[in-house]
Amino acid sequence: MSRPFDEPIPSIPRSPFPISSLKSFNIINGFGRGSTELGIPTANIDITELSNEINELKLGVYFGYAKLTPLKSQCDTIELRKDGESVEYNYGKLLTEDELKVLPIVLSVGLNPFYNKDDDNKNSKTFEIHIIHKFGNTFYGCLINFNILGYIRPELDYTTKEALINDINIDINIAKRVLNTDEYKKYKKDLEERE
Ligand code: RBF
Ligand code: MG
Repeated sequence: MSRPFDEPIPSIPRSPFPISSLKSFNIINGFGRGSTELGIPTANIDITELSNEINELKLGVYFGYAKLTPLKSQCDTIELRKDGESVEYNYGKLLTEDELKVLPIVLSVGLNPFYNKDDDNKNSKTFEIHIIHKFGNTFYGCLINFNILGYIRPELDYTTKEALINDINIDINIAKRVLNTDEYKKYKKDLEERE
């Protein structure tokens, strides 16, 4: 049941994978579209902080694992989003024990052509992580460590939001299936040991 543009995924991660985030990143707010418009929330991080290895990845969809770390002593704050909406940063203080475990992710490295057809974001690359888990609360401001274990497909343009959502759901199923194999599960460990 593969799509014509799907890249075959090897049974063990193949170079350049695994790629480690090497450090933790603060989760920042994006445009707020992921959760509200698509029903697929993504954790955005600042691309200027990424290593060259990650920055040089071609545009597309990847999978791996991530681990969240709350900033427990940080008070809540309010930040302004690009469109002027205010966003509550709770720094992950409401995350549950289950949500602090290593979790599977799909990641989009993209220019988001579906959204950036004619606005001024045309050339701005985003690095967004969708954590495959139903969270009870938001966690802006908390820290994320992650690894990237493989490539699923190129970034595509879509004519409808539904087609984009449908493909992201297929990406999620592919990631879940592959990450559930022993050769990929192994890579949970190095994140479990990181703070
Ligand atoms: N946006 C696109 O325009 N084309 C894509 O092919 C695409 N693939 C995505 C795959 C995944 C797994 C995720 C999480 C997002 C993807 N997006 C894509 C980005 C999506 O447009 C973005 O998350 C929302 O615009 C919210 O910022
Ligand atoms: Mg987002």
